[in-house]
Amino acid sequence: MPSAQHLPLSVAALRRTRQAARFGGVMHYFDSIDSTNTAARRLALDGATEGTVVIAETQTKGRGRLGRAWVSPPFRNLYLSIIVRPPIATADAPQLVLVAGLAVAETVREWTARAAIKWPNDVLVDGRKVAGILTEMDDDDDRVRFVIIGIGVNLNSVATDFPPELRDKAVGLCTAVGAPIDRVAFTDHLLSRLEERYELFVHQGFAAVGPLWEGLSCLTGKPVEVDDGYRRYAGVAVGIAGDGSLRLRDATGSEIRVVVGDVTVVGGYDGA
Ligand code: BT5
Repeated sequence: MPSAQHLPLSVAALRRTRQAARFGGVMHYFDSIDSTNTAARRLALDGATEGTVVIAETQTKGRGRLGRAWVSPPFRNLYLSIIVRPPIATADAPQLVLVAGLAVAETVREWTARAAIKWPNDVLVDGRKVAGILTEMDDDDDRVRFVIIGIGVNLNSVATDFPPELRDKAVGLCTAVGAPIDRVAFTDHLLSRLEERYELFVHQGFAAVGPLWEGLSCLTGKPVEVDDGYRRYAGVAVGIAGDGSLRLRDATGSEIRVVVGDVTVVGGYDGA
C-alpha cells in the first residue's frame, strides 16, 4: 500500500524524460498554487507555446466544472494543466475534453484494466472517480486561440484524504492497484498519450477519436439520467455522436442528444 510519507515530485527526473517532447518540453512546477488552470491561462495570455505544462503539488482553489471544487491534497496526486493551440473552430473545442479523457483513461489502464470513461469528463475505476478534466477556452472570431486542458488524477490518495461525502465516489489509483503509483512515470506516460491523441484529433478530426473513446465508455447500454442545469433527460445511453454529444434513446424510442451535463447511471454500475 502507499507509504504514509509523501515526497515532492521528482520534477528534475520528469523534465529529463520530457525535454525533447512537444507536450511537457516546457514545464512550470509549483509547490502550491491557486489552480494550475488559472496559472496556465496566464501563461497562454503571455504567449506561452503549445505543450507548455503547469504542475502543482497542491491547489488552494482547484476547480471542477460550474464552480465546483477539486480536492487537491499535497504530494500525492497529479494536478496538471497544458496549453494547446489547436487550429479548430470554437464549436469543435468541447471535443477536446473527450480527447483528453481518452488519453487519461488509456494511461490509467496501463496500471489497471478496470478503468473506464464516463461522459463527458470523468475517468472511473470500479465505478469511482479517479480523474476529472476541465477544459477552458479562449477564442477570437470563431477560431480557438488556446485551450487549457486541466487534469486531476488521484494517484496516491487514500479514502481518508477525501472529505466524507466523497469517500464512496472517489478513489486513488493506488487503492485500485494495491501499490503506490510512481508519479513521474504516470505523468510521463500521460503526456505522451495526450500528445498522441491530440495529434490524431488535430490531423484527422474527432471521427478518428470517437471509436477509441466509445471502446472505453462505461455508459453505453446503461439507463441514465442527465442534468444539463436546465432540465433532466432520461434514457438509455447509446453512444456519442460525431460532435461528441451524448446520444440517449428515450422511453418513446426517440433519440436525444445532450451537449453538456452531469450523468447518473440509474441503479449504479453493477460494481464495474
Ligand atoms: C471535474 O469537474 O471533474 C474537473 C476536475 C479538474 C481538476 C483539474 S486539477 C488540475 C486543473 N486545475 C484545476 O483547477 N482544475 C483542473 P466536475 O465534473 O465538475 O467534478 C467536480 C466534482 O468531483 C466535485 O463537485 C466533487 O463531487 C468531485 N471531486 C472533487 N474533488 C475530487 C477528487 N480529488 N477526486 C474525485 N472526485 C472529486
